[in-house]
Amino acid sequence: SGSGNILSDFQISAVLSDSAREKSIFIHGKLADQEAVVILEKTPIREDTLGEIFSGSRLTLDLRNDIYSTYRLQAPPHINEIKTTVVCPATQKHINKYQRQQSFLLEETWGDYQSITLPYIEKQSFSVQWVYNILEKKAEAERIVYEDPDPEVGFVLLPDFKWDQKQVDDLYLIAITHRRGIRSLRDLSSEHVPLLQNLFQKGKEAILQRYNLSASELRVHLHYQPSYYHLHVHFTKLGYEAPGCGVERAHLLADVIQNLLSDPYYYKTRTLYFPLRADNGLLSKFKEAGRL
Ligand code: M7G
Repeated sequence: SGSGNILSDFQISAVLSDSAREKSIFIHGKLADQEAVVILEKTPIREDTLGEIFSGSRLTLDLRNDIYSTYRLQAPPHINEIKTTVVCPATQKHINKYQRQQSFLLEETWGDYQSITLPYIEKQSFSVQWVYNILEKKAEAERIVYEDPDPEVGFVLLPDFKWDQKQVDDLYLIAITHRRGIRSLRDLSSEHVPLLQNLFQKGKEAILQRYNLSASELRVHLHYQPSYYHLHVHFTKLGYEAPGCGVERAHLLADVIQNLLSDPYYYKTRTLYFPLRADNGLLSKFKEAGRL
């Protein structure tokens, strides 16, 4: 099947979602008899390729009217690449994750967390094996941007797989704590402030060094609910609206630290709000409990 192209045998079963604005499409199908999700995504146009685009392309006129003209430009193949992500074998949960769905905002008290959310995530959440592979250098070791190996306050900072690292406009890194067992925001107390401050400070320094982006150009945040229940922090370029990073899920790390400093048990007393998609199992649990 053609020069190592595993996708030439991809059997499409359904388009899960697509977006003209994000120029992406999420497809469910089969790869060598295994369930798979394939994500195709056009990447931003890089300033440093403009020279090649203007000089090395074929240009076909579509229309001309007064001072306006439109063309189709055939860029050189190496500029015209499509970023592709493959999840294989994909579980039903992966397929649901990428399926377009209506969302509902939930209101979770600490009591709801203990009686509904925690039991659910303890048996239902996505495997974090990929996280352990990163921490143990079994995967993506060459992509690590910065590491503090300390077992208590240390972390690994590396490009999120949403980012192809071709331009900083859509910069997206994740910092994963070496410490295991911190599932989410709900597990945090003032005990974790040194870890969070260390990760915040050193993460920002590493990004300044490597990408020349200052703290004022970054959105540093956690998601609640996350998809993966091992503590991690998102570092994205301010102004880049990464898919799946809506305001309702994002908690700025700076706020999280302040909240824990003013109340050690802030995240064990507050009601937290988050959106869940219609097919999410946790949403059904909230419904069953009469909380939606
Ligand atoms: P999240 O808030 O738990 O879930 O963030 P979300 O995906 O619903 O936002 C997890 C982050 O880890 C996301 O930004 C993912 O793109 C990223 N991610 C997930 N996986 C499986 C990998 C991986 O294998 N490698 C890397 N580098 N990033 C990943």
